[in-house]
Amino acid sequence: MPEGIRGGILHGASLSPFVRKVRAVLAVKSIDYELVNVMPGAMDPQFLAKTPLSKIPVWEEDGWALPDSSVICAYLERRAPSPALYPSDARAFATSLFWEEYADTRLVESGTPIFFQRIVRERIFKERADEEIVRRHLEEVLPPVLDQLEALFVGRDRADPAELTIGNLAIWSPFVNLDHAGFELDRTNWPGLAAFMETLGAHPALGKLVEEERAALASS
Ligand SMILES: N[C@@H](CCC(=O)N[C@@H](CS)C(=O)NCC(=O)O)C(=O)O
Repeated sequence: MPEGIRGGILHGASLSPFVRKVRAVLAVKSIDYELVNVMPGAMDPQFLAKTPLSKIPVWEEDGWALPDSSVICAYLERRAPSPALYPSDARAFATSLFWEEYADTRLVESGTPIFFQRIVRERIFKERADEEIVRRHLEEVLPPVLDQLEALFVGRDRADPAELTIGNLAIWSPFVNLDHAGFELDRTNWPGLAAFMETLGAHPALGKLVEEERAALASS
């Protein structure tokens, strides 16, 4: 374990894109932790006291609680600086933070309804999925978002798809939810994005996280 940080507790559900982003940072930095399962709709008053916005994830060390995935990741970088996940160049740093924000908002919002219908409703609750919601998000909501992300890898900001930055990890995480929901990226339309997902998927620590989730879903 890196010097300067003892293990902590991560409260949250492993299928949350925000929880997975934090788990990715913990895995890449080889920080030990315990994952305590907390579902978004089932937070007791004791847990809610740790998260003023009533959301998962929450990181906890020695009774000190820190909510919000972006804040937790920034904290972990300070406590365990190696490997560095925030670029040192000021503009690259700011750009990476922007794409983390984009992933946490626009990408999560456009992909979550598909995941919710296919995994939460169909697989977990054994209810019928709302196919119109799935269709609309697959055909109308998600494609423009994928176009913007494709431009990130092949265009303006030229993010290195193999680089482990907070921006790249944040983008990777919601795509894992889409993958669980059976979504396949069309390589013809989004070749840069597809190559990015393959590259990060081949990272041993990230691949292990995804495999664990697949196994848990298969037994659900
Ligand atoms: N900005 C927050 C977002 C966290 C978030 O939205 N978590 C969802 C689960 S994926 C949640 O806890 N939702 C509960 C609610 O909104 O009531 C972060 O990065 O941690």
